[in-house]
Amino acid sequence: MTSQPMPWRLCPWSSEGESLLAPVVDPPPVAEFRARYLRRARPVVLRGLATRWMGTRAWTAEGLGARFRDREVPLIPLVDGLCGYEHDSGVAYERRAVGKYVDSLLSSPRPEWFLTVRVQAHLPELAAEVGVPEYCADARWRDARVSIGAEGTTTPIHVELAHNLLAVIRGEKELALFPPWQSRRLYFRPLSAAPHISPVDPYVLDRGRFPRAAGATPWRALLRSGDVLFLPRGWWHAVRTNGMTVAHSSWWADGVASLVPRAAGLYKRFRDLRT
Ligand SMILES: O=C(O)CCC(=O)C(=O)O
Repeated sequence: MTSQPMPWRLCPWSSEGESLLAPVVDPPPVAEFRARYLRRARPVVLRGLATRWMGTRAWTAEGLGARFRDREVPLIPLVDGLCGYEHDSGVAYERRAVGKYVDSLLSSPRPEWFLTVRVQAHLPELAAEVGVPEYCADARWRDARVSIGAEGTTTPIHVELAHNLLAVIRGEKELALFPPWQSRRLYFRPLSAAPHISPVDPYVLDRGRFPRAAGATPWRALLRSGDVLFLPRGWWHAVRTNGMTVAHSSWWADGVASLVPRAAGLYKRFRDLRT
């Protein structure tokens, strides 16, 4: 790891602390991946893995827009590029056809929505084209999302309870990653209705409300077309889309840990959370 090489757009306020670059490597054999990254829960950028593993050569925003022209899916409304989210109720999704959504991205420099949907529930035809990466081939629990987004689309700082392989198929994504032990700096609220979302804004820090966040120390990653980020469970992350981007998230959990995302799913249903 080295210190940051470029001006990063996300979490600029964290410059009071040090930021580190996630290592970038050629995808190693499974045993090495498990020993160096999975067991130690360390993020790593696996250069070019998406190109090898996924049969997604035809996945462009325009191509998916044409293929699923009339398919209605839930979209996340954006507020100045940031995914809109209410702490007590979750996301106020709006349903639109994929074709119309992609047309809107192509015709406007300011995207109004972000498409990030569960593959099995909304675009199940895509599941067979993705395949299963060998790093999680025998996992007991799996879930996946596909996303299409345009310039400046940004997720809030959030966390997941399963490991993720985030593949950028087209375009580019910048990430700020915070290790689990910095949860307190991100004002983790375990008893809130949406404990997996930090109230700290990824662009502008309200130092009055969140003074501890200024000392948070992110790891940084820039994912280019074909790259895959291994994001261990429990790492907080904000994601910024640079230009028109198609991406795929592949979550998995094993053993007792596979009960955790299942329990989280039940909790969300119980609280009627839309995430
Ligand atoms: O695709 C994105 O922009 C967000 C991905 C993400 O946050 C995730 O996979 O957890």
